[in-house]
Amino acid sequence: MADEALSAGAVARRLGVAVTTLRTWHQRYGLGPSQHVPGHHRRYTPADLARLEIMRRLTSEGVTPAEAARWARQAQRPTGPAERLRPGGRRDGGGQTIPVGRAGPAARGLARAAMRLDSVAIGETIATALAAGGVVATWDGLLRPVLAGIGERHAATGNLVEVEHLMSRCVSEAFAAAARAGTAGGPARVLLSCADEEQHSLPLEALAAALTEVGVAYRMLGARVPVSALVEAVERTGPAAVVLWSHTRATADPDQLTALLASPRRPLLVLAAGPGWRADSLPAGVVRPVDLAEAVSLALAVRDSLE
Ligand code: B12
Repeated sequence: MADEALSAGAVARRLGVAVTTLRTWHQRYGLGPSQHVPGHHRRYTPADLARLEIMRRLTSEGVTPAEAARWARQAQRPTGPAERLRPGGRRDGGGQTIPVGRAGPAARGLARAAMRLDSVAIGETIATALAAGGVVATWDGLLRPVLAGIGERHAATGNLVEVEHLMSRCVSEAFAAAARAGTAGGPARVLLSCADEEQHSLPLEALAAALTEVGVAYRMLGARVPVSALVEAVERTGPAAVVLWSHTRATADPDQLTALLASPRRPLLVLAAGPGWRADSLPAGVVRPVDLAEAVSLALAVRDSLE
């Protein structure tokens, strides 16, 4: 933890706010650094930073600082929204838990709801987090840790297939609702697609919801798209950017990317997204974003370059 703790200057740079703003948020709203090393200035922990990211995001969207601070504090507290939404203290049962690493209490609450197969609590927890922190923070801080934990537990025991399926469905529904509620206008210049036989579509669904949030219109082809269908979609719709998701080596055939680059309506940007792709086997001209935030930035840059 100590080496991950940050100074006020480093936090201000990461968030793009002034150090004086951080000081104000600390003094007025209690969003200060919580790690104390004797003889040193207090330092910001990853949990402090996560709170401040919510604060920055909400205030930049016009939420009053006092209200934003209330959400930021709740998002991290053991009695925060996810925990409050947990019905009547029911336990997960079976003595099994989903490991969520250092993710916060909301992720632990979500993991418990998943173990109970409680789709209502799962849906409410995700919706609350989306409203408070937006898509990227919800995906990285809440959903990814729980999904990875389910994957880890399944790999170790062979169990939890029902939890994985229910959770996947709830996440899809929450992102679909977020994407429906958005108002991205203009022509869809970004095409989202999973590689051939690739069933892991949730990260792409997160990207779709995040693009809606920033007002970028897109088309989503979803899971398991044969390369001929992908190329056909590119030729018919002429997207400026194509994001092709591969989650495992088995679906990461670079010929799919080569086919995109050879299209008569070659997109400006071809993104090979997901852990399936091997950096050393990508055709020249293909970009590999490392996370959701980077994929959103690249899509925004393409949209802006067309305006
Ligand atoms: C949900 C899930 C499913 C669901 C998918 C539902 C859906 N609609 O997406 C279902 C049940 C269909 C499924 C099926 C299978 N699955 Co599965 N699944 C998962 C699980 C639990 C989460 C997937 C996910 O969304 N991950 C996203 C986050 C949680 O992953 P992450 O590692 O944090 O993300 C990294 C990057 O991807 C990147 N990133 C994250 N988000 C984003 C977003 C963008 C835009 C970008 C650019 C980057 C990015 O940042 C992270 C750091 O590198 C994973 C476990 C896991 N750890 O991923 C297994 C996992 C991926 N599945 C696995 C397997 C083996 C399968 C099956 C083959 C099982 C089977 N025998 O049938 C099938 C078939 C898959 C196929 N042909 O496509 C293995 C893959 C092992 C491997 N490396 O080859 C995993 C890792 C589980 C495990 N530990 O064994 N699965």
